[in-house]
Amino acid sequence: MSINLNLHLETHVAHLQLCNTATLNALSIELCKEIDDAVKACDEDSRVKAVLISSAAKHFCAGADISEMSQLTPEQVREQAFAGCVSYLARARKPIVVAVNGMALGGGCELVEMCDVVVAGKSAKFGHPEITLAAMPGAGGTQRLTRAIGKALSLDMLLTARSLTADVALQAGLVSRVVDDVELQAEAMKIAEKIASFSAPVAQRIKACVRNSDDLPLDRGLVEEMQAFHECFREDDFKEGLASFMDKRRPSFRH
Ligand code: CO8
Repeated sequence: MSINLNLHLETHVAHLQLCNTATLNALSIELCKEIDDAVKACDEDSRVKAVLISSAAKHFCAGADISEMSQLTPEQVREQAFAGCVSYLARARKPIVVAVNGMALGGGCELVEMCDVVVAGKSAKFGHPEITLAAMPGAGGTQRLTRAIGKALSLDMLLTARSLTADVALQAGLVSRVVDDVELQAEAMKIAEKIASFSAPVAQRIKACVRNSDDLPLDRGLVEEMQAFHECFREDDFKEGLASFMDKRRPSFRH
């Protein structure tokens, strides 16, 4: 347990809750490392089939810790490859659902961009106000955001500090679902539990194929998808999935 985050295992879902209410989960170097370590631990724990990230503060995350950032020298940021949260979360193997309440700004929006299924409360907002500080994104905001919503809208956000409402972010492709604010945690947990109820190796393969589609030409991506599909034929869960359909019963996956 730390002042920054809680990690609970609820059946097969690991719930990672950002809980630094005093700083609105500002991404200090320490918090970035704690997020990385927690997500890595989830990847290594075979009980965990899906991860849920949420916030216990009034906002999801206010971005990089501005007071810490103001003390860093150019040499320190280069030596530490500062923008730490990018190092593992974006490469995690297991599916990650994120529940966004309030504001997700700067590095906080970049955290969201690294996750897989983005569930937003109706009043959530997404923005990249770095330019107002004469700063810029450093953990994927110019890259993942642009891949998600396209150049026109991402440059509008990045150059004018415009933030998007949950509904606009949904239409734009940054958000997967919008739910009532009061139902956010429960709905996001239901989604994570649903993912966790399916065969874990398949869920991870699907995630890997979709993630790779950003980097691969279509013909290469299609070959990788077909190879991943063929892998299913080696697995007991695949046999169980087909057999349960034929037997008209619920499948019992062993992951
Ligand atoms: N860093 C440090 N402290 C913060 C931050 C922050 N980013 N944001 C808020 N806080 C602190 C405030 O100073 C305040 O502290 P105190 O109570 O001691 O005065 C406390 O949190 C509460 O904040 P507010 O009173 O301002 O709360 P409001 O609800 O009125 O406003 C906002 C919430 C809108 C989120 C507002 O606090 C705000 O605009 N914050 C700054 C947002 C911002 O500019 N973020 C971008 C930072 S730059 C960045 O993210 C670059 C990413 C680079 C890569 C990522 C590397 C990790």
